[in-house]
Amino acid sequence: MVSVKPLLDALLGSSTEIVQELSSIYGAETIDYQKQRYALLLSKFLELYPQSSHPVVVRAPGRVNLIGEHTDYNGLPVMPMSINRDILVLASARLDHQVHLKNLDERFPDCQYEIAPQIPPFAKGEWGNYSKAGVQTILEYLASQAEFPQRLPGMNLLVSSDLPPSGGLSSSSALVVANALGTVHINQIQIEKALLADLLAKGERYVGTEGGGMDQAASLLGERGQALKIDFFPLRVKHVPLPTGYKVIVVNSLVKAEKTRAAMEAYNRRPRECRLIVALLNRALRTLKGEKWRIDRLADLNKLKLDDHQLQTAVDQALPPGCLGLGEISRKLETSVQQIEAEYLTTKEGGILSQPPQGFPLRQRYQHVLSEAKRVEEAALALENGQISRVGDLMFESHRSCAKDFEISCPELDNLVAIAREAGAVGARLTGAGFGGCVVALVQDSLVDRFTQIVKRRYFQEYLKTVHPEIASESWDLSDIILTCNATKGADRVF
Ligand code: NG1
Repeated sequence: MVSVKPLLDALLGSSTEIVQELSSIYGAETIDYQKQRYALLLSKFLELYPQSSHPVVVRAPGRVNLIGEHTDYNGLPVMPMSINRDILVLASARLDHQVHLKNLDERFPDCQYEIAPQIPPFAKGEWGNYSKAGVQTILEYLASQAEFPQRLPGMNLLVSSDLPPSGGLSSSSALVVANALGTVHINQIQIEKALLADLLAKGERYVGTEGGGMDQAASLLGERGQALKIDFFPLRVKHVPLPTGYKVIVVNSLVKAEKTRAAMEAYNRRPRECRLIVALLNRALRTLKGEKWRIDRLADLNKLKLDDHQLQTAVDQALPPGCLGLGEISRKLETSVQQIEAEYLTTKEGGILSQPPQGFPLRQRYQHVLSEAKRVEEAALALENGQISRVGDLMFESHRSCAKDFEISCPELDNLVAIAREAGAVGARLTGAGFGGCVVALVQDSLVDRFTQIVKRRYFQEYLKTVHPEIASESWDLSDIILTCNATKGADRVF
């Protein structure tokens, strides 16, 4: 391990080793930009923590999900790719047990916390909780491994990111992964990436979201030029080739999907609704087939090997078309409304998710999850067979299902998808949790310029200007708003 200064000098002097390392991660085209980013991180670290030595630099990429939304926490597949925008963390050990956390981006204020067996969270919404989530996960892992000391040394950490925050590109999971990896490498802990992905999927719940494992797996297990078809319970990853002659383009709607705040409740409702669906299906299965027929999550329906008629009967009995009120759900589950609220609708903070005025639209939620899982399987096959227009059709269908059945879209995202289609995208859909954030589009190489021009004019200059004049601008810098994404290697130590 080297110190910060010689590493910075080697970077500024373009040492062959360093250039090769960065090119193998990002490709040769962006090497100057990457050298600049890393140099800024190192020089700022030197300035902020002049006494530090033995630094570790880790990176964790964001991801874009090509297809498979809100399927992961149901145990059903997703197909994301890790992208060429990432979070860098420079870490060095301290002599005490304090973590000093700073960010090159001034929107994220400095924070400090102590490494203890149970690290108490900062207030809800504080960015430092993502660091704590990563560190806490590693502490819990170590506690389960008898040979490790439980109290780790503190760390000086400096974060740099070129991932737009709250943009549906999983900057939050990348931050958790990078903090965990920093802790792992500073302390020379041996842990397989797939295991780490699994632990961090649960570990990120520390911040209060109830997601599945897609983001952490995509960030850690990505490969250059490949999408990942990910299955869960247990985690399995299959690499799927991205089509040559096409670009994956991400367009930020500029509607902020801040999962730490308002959108958190909207997001967390969906896993709760899915758990209610599972409970209702278990009741119906028990009546139809007997005590032993039960599922833990929607993915388990496949394991029961029901024929179409049996499945349809169970679904019709459990989830009649339309919405279900709490009264009806309580009758079906033969339990009280209070019990349902306690078991299924109580948030981490102790609040109770209210019943929507028309009841819970559980049948349509079920419809989305199951049909989306089929689309993922089909899209993976279509990619392998080079049937790109089929992949595109599945993306449009996915968006429709996310919008109509799962209700995670918004007028801006719907509009952007429609404009993307007219601008020549072979497929387009919202990506990530929804309620704002980004649209992902698959666009033929030769149409990229035209696509960008049309989206810029129709969405940003015309539509947004009318609907959100407060955020519209005459002179857009679109470099962080319309991104052409390449699939990169997964998260790892760089230096
Ligand atoms: P993003 O877009 O990163 O908020 C969330 C969940 C995923 C998945 C998607 C929807 C977290 C950390 N991530 O992603 O697990 O459920 O929504 O497909 O909660």
